[in-house]
Amino acid sequence: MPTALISGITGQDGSYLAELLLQKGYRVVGIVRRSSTTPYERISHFVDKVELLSADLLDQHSLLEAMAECKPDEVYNLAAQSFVQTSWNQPVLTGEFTALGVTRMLEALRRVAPEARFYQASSSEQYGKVVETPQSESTPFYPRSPYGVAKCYGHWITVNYRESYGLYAVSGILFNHESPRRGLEFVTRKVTDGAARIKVGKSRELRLGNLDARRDWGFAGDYVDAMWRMLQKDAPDDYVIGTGTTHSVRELCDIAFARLDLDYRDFVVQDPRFFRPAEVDILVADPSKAVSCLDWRPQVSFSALVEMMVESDLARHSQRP
Ligand code: NDP
Ligand code: GDR
Repeated sequence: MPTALISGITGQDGSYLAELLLQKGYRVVGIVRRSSTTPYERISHFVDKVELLSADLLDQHSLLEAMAECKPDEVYNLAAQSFVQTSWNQPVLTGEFTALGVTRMLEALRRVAPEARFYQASSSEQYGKVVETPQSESTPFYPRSPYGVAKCYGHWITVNYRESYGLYAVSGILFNHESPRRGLEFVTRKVTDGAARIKVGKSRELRLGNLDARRDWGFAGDYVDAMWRMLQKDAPDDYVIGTGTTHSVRELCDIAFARLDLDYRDFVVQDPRFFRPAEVDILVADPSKAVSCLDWRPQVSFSALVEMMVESDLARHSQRP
């Protein structure tokens, strides 16, 4: 039975990846950081089937200990400060988690488990002010936020450790992926949760930023499958994962509210607080390398994804007073 170590197991992707690996028969070990509350909301339905180790991306020693204790065959580094907006307010902390945290994980792996395969969660935010469209593995990076800059560091340190030490280390450059488990501050979930709240009478309006922003949005469940596929290849390589199509925040609102027989124009208010100091250009993936080399394709359409999220949020709000 292979062993997988997942940092960020309590996050959106970590929870879907853990489920996938359990189905495949892996022993799954997750890194969790100390908190005064128990942040297991996304993994509570299978927490008895995984092992949890206490460690933090800021603490080298704890990562070495975790790696030594679980003896992984595969390591998925999904932990990060992942909210772009927050990276302008906390740029140094974002760099510590999202950039230097990758080096700490790689150092632990190199010293304790050098035969293990390593996955780094890179991001389409690295393309930022895009140099070409669509973006592929060869498109140069031009990040537009402290988060994007930190992810570029994480990407290149992964390439560097692969080339310097011969590690099996890959970066998946993933475009936006969403689900009913998405954090409430990200725009898709903010919209589906906000629409459901309005439907059941808990809110009267939804305040958003730039409605014309566009993203290449897919379903998180499909994307964690791509992560696993990357680590099964004979040789390590980097891959772009996305759908190749974009939609605007306005379209997202339209589909989500319409699913509840509402017109978003009656409820959505643009609020300057949610505009960003710098926006990225049109990020759209060219996933052709993943299609040909990993036999990977997205399975869930944008409208099906939004409807899945709306239904989940409506059920949640309908249950709770
Ligand atoms: P989430 O924000 O949902 O999850 C982040 C995870 O990281 C949580 O488990 C969090 O733990 C953990 N974490 C944060 N800081 C630390 C730390 N110092 N030590 C240990 N754990 C920590 O992110 P997603 O699941 O959406 O994304 C997974 C990864 O993929 C991230 O690296 C993200 O940047 C990247 N990515 C995501 C994309 C997306 O569209 N979702 C696209 C491209 C890249 P806790 O529960 O305690 O907060
Ligand atoms: P993003 O996701 O920054 O692409 O990062 P987010 O959902 O936060 O924003 C997407 C776009 O929507 C616009 N927008 C708003 N965004 C938020 N959060 N709140 C609003 O009210 C709002 N109104 C409009 C934004 O301006 C933006 O253009 C996500 C994260 O998961 C990263 O970790 C990951 O690396 C990238 O996707 C790929």
